[in-house]
Amino acid sequence: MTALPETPGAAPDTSPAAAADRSDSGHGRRIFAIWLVVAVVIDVLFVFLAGPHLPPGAMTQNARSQQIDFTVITATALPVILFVWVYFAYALIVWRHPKGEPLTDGPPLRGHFRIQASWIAVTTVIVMAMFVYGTVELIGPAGAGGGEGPAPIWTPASSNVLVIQVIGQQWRWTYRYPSFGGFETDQLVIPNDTAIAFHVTSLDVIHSFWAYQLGVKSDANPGSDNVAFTTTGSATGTFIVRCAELCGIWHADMTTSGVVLSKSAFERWATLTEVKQAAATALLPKFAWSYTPDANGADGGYYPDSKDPYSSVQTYGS
Ligand SMILES: [Cu+2]
Repeated sequence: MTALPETPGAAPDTSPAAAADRSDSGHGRRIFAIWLVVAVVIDVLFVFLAGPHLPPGAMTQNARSQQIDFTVITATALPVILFVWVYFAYALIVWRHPKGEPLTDGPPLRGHFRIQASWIAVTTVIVMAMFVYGTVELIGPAGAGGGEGPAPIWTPASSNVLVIQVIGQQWRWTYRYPSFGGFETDQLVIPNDTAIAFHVTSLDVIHSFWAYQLGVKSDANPGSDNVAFTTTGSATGTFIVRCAELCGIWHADMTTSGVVLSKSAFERWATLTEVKQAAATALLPKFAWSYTPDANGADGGYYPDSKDPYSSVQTYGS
């Protein structure tokens, strides 16, 4: 039996029912306990079952580094969304209106400063931590980023770096191998267990060289030499190459594949191609870090006048 408040409406309702409505701590503790179990189980399953299969795979050092970063960031974010889902599920089950009972208004909604402040503080700390972690990983040596840029922020530790030039043009990729006479081919072949420096440029508009499984993505801009490093692992196999910058009507068709071979198979392929391509290489301009595109047969063009080694389909502006 509770006494009536002296001034109705001003004093708080101290009835046992109202007190039970207000004491959320039992629910809070239960929700927290359920969430903790669900979050730990799902996080562990995610890291060990899904982690090794996350894109872009582990074909190169920086692809593997990106895979680890995706795993860490997702494992950090998962408990947050799981908390929201657990809360919704708990509310739907526990606070469901019992069937058959007359509809009554629930207790009034109240703010809770500590819960609101903790939610904002905790999620802010998590987001900022992911931001710092992601940035450090992106710019760190041999990290998720390839040190990309005309002036790379880091260079591979290996003193033996294979240079491959990537040339984008509407709408295909070609590659030049300066350490093998500078031949040009539309096949991207690279050796395993090797540090590689992709020097990416363009002959016309802006493209973006995206070798998916290598974890390499680098802008291909005319007149610019953009460098991206990667170090292949022991695995051999194919990878996808796409253009990741809208570069005209056949942009979507600028897709091809490359292959990682064993070092000896690569050496055989490169030396053989150097010989086979010798006649075509003689027609090419000297190897350079970027080229002046030949739009109208002007001097200094990528191909000498009337000596385009490709079909007329790929000649433009003439
Ligand atoms: Cu393109």
